[in-house]
Amino acid sequence: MHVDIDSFYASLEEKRNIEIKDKPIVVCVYSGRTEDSGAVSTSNYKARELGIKAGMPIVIAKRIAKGKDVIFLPVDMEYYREVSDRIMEIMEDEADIIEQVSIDEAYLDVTEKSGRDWNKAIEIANSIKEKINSQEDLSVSIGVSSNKFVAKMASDFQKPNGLTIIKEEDIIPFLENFKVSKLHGVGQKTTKSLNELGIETARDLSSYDIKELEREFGKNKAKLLQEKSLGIDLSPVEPKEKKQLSRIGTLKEDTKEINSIFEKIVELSKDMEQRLLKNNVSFRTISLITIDNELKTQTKSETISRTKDVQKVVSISKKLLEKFFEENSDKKLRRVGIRVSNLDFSKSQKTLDDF
Ligand code: DGT
Ligand code: CA
Repeated sequence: MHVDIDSFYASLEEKRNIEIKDKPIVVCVYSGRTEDSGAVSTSNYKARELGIKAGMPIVIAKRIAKGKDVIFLPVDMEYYREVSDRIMEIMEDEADIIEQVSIDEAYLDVTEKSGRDWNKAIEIANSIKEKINSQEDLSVSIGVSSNKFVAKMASDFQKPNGLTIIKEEDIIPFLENFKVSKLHGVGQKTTKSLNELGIETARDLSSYDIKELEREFGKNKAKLLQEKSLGIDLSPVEPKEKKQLSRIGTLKEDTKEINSIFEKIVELSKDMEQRLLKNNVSFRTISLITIDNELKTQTKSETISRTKDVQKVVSISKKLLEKFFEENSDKKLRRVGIRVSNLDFSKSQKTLDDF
């Protein structure tokens, strides 16, 4: 299964500010050099209809948006990561193995959970959609097939909120009319070379003489390309080690009272401790995440010698919190979080899934 959240950052921005819900939204990475230098990170479907797309310079996007009510916002990675972590946990519960490939995409192996039954696999996919929708108010697109490559092609096929099932016997008819540029993993340069050979579609590619392809691309790549055109992919779903573990919570009210914020940190650290113990994991870097009443996120970190002691998280977070208020004495906090990173799982490979 390949699961991909629909217009992820833009959807999250819509959810936390209903006033902008029905408008075109553009989420940007501002480089800071001039007011509008930087690039569009993503846009919602309304903004895409105007032609504003990921990767586009902000200046161009603003030119397109001129005279229209288009909302431009900066990225808020902490917030997106927090939601992403929760969604990955939802998927972990439904899969034998999960391979997270980006902040909003994962491959799930459900061979055992489905008992190799397609109907059961569809049930699992629907259950994932339903949970992400009810718990996070987000829609996802899912592709289900017998390998990763076709599952990825299938999840892209009907967006947003799609569910596309491609059984083995349907793989060739599903793929054959795709332009080669649309095959996952085939980039612009390869597309150009293929087009120069007269190869436009997956069908053309699948029937092209392999020796000729090898002359152009070398043995390995020629084989890979032809396999893609036929929907062959033997790569397994591989779990990735977690790089960090965090807990974030909302304060009872917006506050600058260090003691009540610290109480929350202690509460979060208890939850974190259980995970750390269960997985026998050590860490080196401790971070404090602060989200103020204007929803601005800041992260402060400190790296120490390797430890498993959660008390270190508590004491260093307190220090970082004091430092935060020294620098931001006028601010109140709405949410606070703690994070450990630089993890080492040396003796606990199997239980990683519990994160
Ligand atoms: P989708 O999946 O087509 O409905 O739309 P998105 O927005 O979820 O796009 P996707 O899955 O390709 O990427 C996930 C997030 O990654 C997206 O919300 C923002 C970020 N992202 C995607 N493309 C770019 C890019 O070119 N630059 C930057 N900075 N961020 C990007
Ligand atoms: Ca996405």
